[in-house]
Amino acid sequence: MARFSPYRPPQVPPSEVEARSSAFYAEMDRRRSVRMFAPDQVPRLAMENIIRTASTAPSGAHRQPWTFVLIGDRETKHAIRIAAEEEERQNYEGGRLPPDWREALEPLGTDADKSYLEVVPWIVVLFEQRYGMRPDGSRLKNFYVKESVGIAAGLFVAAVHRAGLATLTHTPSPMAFLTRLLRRPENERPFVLFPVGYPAANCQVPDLERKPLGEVMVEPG
Ligand code: IYR
Repeated sequence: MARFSPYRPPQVPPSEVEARSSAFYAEMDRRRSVRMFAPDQVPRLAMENIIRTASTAPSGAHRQPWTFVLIGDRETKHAIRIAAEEEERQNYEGGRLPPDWREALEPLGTDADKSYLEVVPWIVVLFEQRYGMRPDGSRLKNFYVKESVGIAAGLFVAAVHRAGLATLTHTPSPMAFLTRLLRRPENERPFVLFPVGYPAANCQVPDLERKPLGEVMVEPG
């Protein structure tokens, strides 16, 4: 049985809607993916709030098919770095990256060095739940899992930025080692890994431009 409750958010007048959307865009447009982090501590409560925010994402049939693994201990971060670099060495130095991929990454200047994974105070690994688990151990079908988890990842990135921190949507490839290392159950698959912290004082980011609105928005006709 569907149950409903009233939803009465404050009515924002159109002029203020414009102003708010401009201000939020300006703030989000300042966000950059970062690979150079400071070792400074970030309160655990901030991480919990960021994960709470990400978990407000809409999801297929409201199954909320995600698990955020919060990692702050030195040993686990070290183990993740070692395993990620091992995979990435095969990509970058062992010829596993196909030429078109290698070419696409050239402007980003990425390589197999993932030392930032040990510099950051926190790593969050987002897992998708391919199916749910009922308390009796039986499987519960999830819907639109990739879409749902992708939206949660987007809210995570926005929440990190809003808090004044930086992150990177890191996908060490392949990511199966994270399931083993973090002892996640069979129904979960790693989706993306987020190192989170303050950007380094000498942080540099690639000179990239975002597509203008005219390239990303079209109207029919
Ligand atoms: N997983 C590799 C390669 C990589 C792939 C993409 I697509 C990027 O935008 C950046 C890197 C790595 O993490 O280096």
